[in-house]
Amino acid sequence: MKKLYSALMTAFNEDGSVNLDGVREMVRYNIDVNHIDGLYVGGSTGETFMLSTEEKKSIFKVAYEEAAGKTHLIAQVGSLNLNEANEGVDNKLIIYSIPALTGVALSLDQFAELFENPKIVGIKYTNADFYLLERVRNRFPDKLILSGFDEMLLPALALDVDGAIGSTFNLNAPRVKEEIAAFEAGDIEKARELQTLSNDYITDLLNNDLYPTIKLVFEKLGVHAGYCKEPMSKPTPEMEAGAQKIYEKYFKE
Ligand code: MN9
Repeated sequence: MKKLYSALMTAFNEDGSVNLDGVREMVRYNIDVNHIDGLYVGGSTGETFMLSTEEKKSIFKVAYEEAAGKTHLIAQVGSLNLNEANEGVDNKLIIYSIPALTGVALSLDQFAELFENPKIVGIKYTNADFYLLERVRNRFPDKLILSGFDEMLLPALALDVDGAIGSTFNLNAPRVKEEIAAFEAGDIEKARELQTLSNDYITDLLNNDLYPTIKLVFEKLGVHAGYCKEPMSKPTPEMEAGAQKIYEKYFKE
C-alpha cells in the first residue's frame, strides 16, 4: 500500500511564538482521526524556514514524543543556513525537490549523482514535470519517491510513486486514502472522482489562503492550530467566512 504523510503544520500564538500544545494536538489528530502513515515535520507547510534552530528542535521533540512508534516520522532539516542543515547524524536522507520555491529543477543526472551517496534513499518530488518523474522512477526503481503536489496525486500514482506528502492531507487524509485504495484496486474511475472532490477542496483552500485556512478549519474541528507566523496572513473576516464555508462543505458531519 502506498503511504500517506501529512506535512505537519506549526501552531503559533498571536505574537508569533510557537504553541507546542497546538503542535501536539495536530500530531494527535493526524494519528487518531486521519490514521496517517507518517508525518513530515519541519517543511514549508510548518513555516519552518522562519524559525530558529531551538524552535525547530522543540517541534521535532514534540512530534517525536507524541508520535514515535505510532506513525512514521521524517524530519525536514534543509535550511538556508548550511551550518544548521549539516546534521551530524547517521540517518537516511531524502532529497526535497521543489522547483517552484527554490528555482532549481534537479535533472535526472543530478538525482543520479546524489543517489551515489548510499544514505540518500529517496525524493520528495514536488514538481509538475511528469516526464521527469517517469524517467526518475524508471531509472531508480528501488528509491523511495514521495509525491508533493496533493492536487496531482492521481497522475503521480499512475507513475508508481511510493506515496505522497502534503499539507492538505492534514484535513483530507481519509478521502485521499480512499482514492489510493481505489487506485490500487484498479478502480480508476472512482479514484478520479475522489481526486476531483479533493481538488475542489484544494482549490477552495488555495483561493482562501492555504495555510491560515487549514488552521481555521482545524480550529472548527476542535484542534488548536493557532495562527500563522508573520509575514503569513492573519485571518481577515472574509477569510474566516471562507473557512466556515469550506468546513461546512467538506467536513461537517
Ligand atoms: O509539499 C506542499 N507544498 C507546499 C507539499 O505547501 C509548498 C503541498 O501539499 C501543497 O501545499 C499542496 C497545495 O498546492 O499541494
